[in-house]
Amino acid sequence: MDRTLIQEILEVVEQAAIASAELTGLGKKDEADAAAVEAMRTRMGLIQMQGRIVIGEGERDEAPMLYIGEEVGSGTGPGVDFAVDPCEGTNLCANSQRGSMAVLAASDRGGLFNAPDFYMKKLAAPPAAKGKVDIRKSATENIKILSECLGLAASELTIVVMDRARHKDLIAEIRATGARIQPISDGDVQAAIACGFAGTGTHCLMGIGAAPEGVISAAAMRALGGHFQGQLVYDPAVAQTSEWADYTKEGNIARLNEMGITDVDKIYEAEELASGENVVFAGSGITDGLLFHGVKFEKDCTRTSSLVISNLDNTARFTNTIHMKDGAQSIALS
Ligand code: VTB
Ligand code: MG
Ligand code: MG
Repeated sequence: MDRTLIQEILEVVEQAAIASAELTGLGKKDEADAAAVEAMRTRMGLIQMQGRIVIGEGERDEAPMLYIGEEVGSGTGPGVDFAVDPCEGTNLCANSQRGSMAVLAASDRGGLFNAPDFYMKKLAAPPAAKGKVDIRKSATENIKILSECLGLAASELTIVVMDRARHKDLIAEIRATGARIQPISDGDVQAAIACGFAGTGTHCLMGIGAAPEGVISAAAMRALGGHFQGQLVYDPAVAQTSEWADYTKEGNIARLNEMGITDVDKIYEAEELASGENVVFAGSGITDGLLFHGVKFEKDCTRTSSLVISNLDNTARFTNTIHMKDGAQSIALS
């Protein structure tokens, strides 16, 4: 992987964000997802690399594009593994709510954990609290540690938690410490990464979201030096999701074992979920969010706002791009 790839990867998420954003607010979540997938794949095809999707839209039989194992790119050049979520937060996009983005993580071959399509308990926190907070500890203990590391009273901390039945007790425990809850209906990737930056108004992400999204969050936090830990959730009684209505804990453990995961209770550090030497994260806003604005369409241009974090050059770049339509340069820039 080299630095020119960083710019290409930025363009990949920009194009996916624009494609999805054309459907923002139209109530068409599957169409918005499909548009982002197609745009992402098309732009990836122009990159000189032997790319491979390790986390994508699903297995080959259920996803026509960007399926797990799909090869992307020109077919020559460096080997790069990708975890992609072309429209992270499809509901948010369809309903024109905050926090939807086109997102991916890239690393060297084998550098990203092939997360199963399971749930994951997550803990994300700022660099100052890295290695100090711990997913094994209670929310109460972690808030105390966070408060010490950040020099903020508990009442000055904002903890993002997905608004789900499974988090009822967690939310009550956090509120009992005096900390604020910021509930989100979807999009815990952006929420996790926002914890890595001062001034986003969020200090910590706690609770259970999806495992593939956890790997993308981990890659960003690894490159940024923020805290991220994840633990797979296999018990339907914990996940409390209708999707697992017909599943049992034992059956889920057996499924994990079949995928080669024998230590089902393992706690994964960011460095294990994104273990490659080189790690690049890129996200581009579809709708406005905690980290950046969403796509804005004007008569003569389209504007995107994005973030690329890379440990190749130790940068986190917030980029605003004006995509000018033919012959509209003077208008777009005035
Ligand atoms: C989670 C979260 C994602 O979808 O996957 C969520 O990590 C789905 O969770 O950010 P439920 O099955 O509990 O609804 C997102 O919010 C969007 O992809
Ligand atoms: Mg998706
Ligand atoms: Mg998603």
